[in-house]
Amino acid sequence: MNKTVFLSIGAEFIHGGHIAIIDRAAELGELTVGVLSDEAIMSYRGCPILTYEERCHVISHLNGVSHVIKKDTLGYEKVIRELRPDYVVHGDRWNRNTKQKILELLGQYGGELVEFPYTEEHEYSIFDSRIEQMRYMPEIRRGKLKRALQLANRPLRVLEAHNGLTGLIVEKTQLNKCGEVRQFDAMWISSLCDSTAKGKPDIELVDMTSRENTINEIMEVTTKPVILDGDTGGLTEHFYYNMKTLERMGVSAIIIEDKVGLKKNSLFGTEAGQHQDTIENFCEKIRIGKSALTTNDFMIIARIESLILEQGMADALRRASAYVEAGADGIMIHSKKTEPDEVIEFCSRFRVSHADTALVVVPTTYSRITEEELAGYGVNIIIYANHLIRSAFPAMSQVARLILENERALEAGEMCMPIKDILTLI
Ligand code: SPV
Ligand code: MG
Repeated sequence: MNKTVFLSIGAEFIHGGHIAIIDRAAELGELTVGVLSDEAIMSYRGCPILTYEERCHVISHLNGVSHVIKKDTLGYEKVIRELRPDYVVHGDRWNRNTKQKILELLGQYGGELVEFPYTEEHEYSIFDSRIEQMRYMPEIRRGKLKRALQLANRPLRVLEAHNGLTGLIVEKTQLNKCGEVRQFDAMWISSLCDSTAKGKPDIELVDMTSRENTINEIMEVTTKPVILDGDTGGLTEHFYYNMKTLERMGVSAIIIEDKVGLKKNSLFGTEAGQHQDTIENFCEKIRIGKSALTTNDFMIIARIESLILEQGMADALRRASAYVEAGADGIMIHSKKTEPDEVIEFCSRFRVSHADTALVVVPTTYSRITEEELAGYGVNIIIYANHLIRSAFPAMSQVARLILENERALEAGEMCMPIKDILTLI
């Protein structure tokens, strides 16, 4: 009887190296290719450029491929148990645990693992690096937030970045935890952090041109989606043009807050004498912003300040419905309470009438709440809004003090990364 062979393909674009491995796998018997689902790719590499359907279509037309199935997890357990192939074919670059697991599963019925060396040909590595470069392009990056919202089965995790270096931290920080690759899904370009990094107060003093410079600096070295903290959005007449610029740059979303006049940071609350915009004006701003857009990728998210300004839950909910009606692609509810109760109440009540609208929260003051709990209340995006700058500042101040205290740098050295590491960091 014909032998059966299984090969999993995570690559989004197929080159000669993949064809070689498919050819050799097909020589062993009837070949089934497991194509990773969008969700599975999302779980370790972020949003795929091509959809599952597009990738599946290409692979199913390759010579030697008898069947294509969807592989919706990174692991092999489900697929080996279901197919019981005579051979599992894999390249010779491994995650050790995966190899062990496959051998164990195959051992249960006498299946065999066949390893093929990865092709190191120069032209394929150029191809791969070109694909990598595509991830930096505005048209590829822009729609990634919307797609991630569709694909993720948990709230998206977003961390602030205020320059290229912090952008790289958000891009690269990863943790293998409970069998998953845990990482941030997007970056938040906070007005507080962008202003603070420039030594300025968070009062919309850092103008749009300067904000765009920060965005560019970050985008040049990262590929994850960018959410811009757009403060009040400024004058509606300016907002229209700024939407066009941000969309063209490849930003994925802007969040604008329903305040007018001199904006101060929300965490000051009512102390700062801030004023909320009328529902009518803010809806008009949303409508005009949406009318400026030419793609379906870019999201305008409305941020409600009713709880911050102590206007009550009913006002917050009324505004949320009006903003969605005006075209907002999502709602951010903000709170400065140390307990999450009012945010939970808002989310639960909002979800009754708006099942699908993206819901965003910023748990800075009520930080005890977990991502899992927020997921249970229907939250889709969790923004850690200021944590990189807040952690960097005390460390830098302490080093400065140590140098003054000791009139030399020796004592500060312990708090600093080794010179060799900073030289090779980038
Ligand atoms: C920011 O990060 O600038 C924000 C969130 O707007 S907050 O500081 O909590 O208002
Ligand atoms: Mg802000």
